[in-house]
Amino acid sequence: MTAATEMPPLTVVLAAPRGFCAGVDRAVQIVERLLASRSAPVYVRHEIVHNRFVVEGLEAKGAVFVEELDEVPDGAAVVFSAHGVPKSVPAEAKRRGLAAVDATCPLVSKVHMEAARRAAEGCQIILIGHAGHPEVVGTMGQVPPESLLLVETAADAEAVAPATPDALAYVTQTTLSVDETREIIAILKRRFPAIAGPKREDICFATTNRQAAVKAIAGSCDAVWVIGAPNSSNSRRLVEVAALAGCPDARLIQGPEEIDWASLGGVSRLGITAGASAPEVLVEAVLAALAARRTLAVEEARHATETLAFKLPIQVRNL
Ligand code: 2E7
Ligand code: F3S
Repeated sequence: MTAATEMPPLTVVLAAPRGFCAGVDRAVQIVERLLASRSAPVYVRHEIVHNRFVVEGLEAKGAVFVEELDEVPDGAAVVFSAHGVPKSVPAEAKRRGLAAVDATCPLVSKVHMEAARRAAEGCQIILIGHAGHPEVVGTMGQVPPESLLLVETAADAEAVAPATPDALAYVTQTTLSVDETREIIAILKRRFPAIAGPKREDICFATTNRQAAVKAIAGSCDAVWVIGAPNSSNSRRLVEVAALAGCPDARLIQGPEEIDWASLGGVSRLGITAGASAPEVLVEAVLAALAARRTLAVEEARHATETLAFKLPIQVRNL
């Protein structure tokens, strides 16, 4: 094997902010606090956040991950994932007498409330988001089905045919591409000038910051690695943003085990970022794997500083 020092040095540019957001921090803390305070298993409905490493870490401490409430035994404690749930889920948990703790990100809850309020006012709601994603399933489940239309693309926005164009509102998934969503909203506003929108963007600060940070480095990097899971919407958007910003090789990796060493051949400047569900230890593990093969010069390119922290739900605050 070639010694690290014989290879040309590799500049690594770490985008900042990257990795865990305030909503993920809160969700993981909720599960950890419950685990520490109970001897019985803690059930979690859906991956608490979309990251295998995080899920396996919590499983090792006693969490049991399920997809639906019917897999949770009567009387057990259950946590709803950070992505949010349809209204029917807490209702069913209550009916079953489960001790439910809601780890839905407060910024998703805000979208839920907005959708419910608009529907109550008699509006039809256009939800901009990706079909089947748990956040979209959760937001759809806040309003009667006939009140909601899902728009995934600019083409959908051109084609959507609401029954009440004069009583119309839109909300969005929180992890979408900022640029693509702006384009979709512009189409909706052109076609339905009376459409109402949220006062503040539904795409969250963490998504916005991570996209801006990777965009700022992508054009000057030969490759960008986004650390995150294939089912992580915000992580996948980071790969797309990096590619659109001019990086010739933007890819998603879950951790050091997925590094394609051959692809690093012609790379002298490598950008690294991480999705909102990817812990910093995975970034460190990727850096350690790189350092074992190449001499590294590591820089950080900070776009913004995040200081927001969300309050924990009352049920776990004093545990
Ligand atoms: C909750 C929400 O778990 P993630 O990868 O989720 P996405 O939605 O990106 O697939 O990331 C954290 C997170 C982001 N948004 C959790 Cl609503
Ligand atoms: Fe919440 Fe945004 Fe994170 S919606 S969970 S702060 S990516």
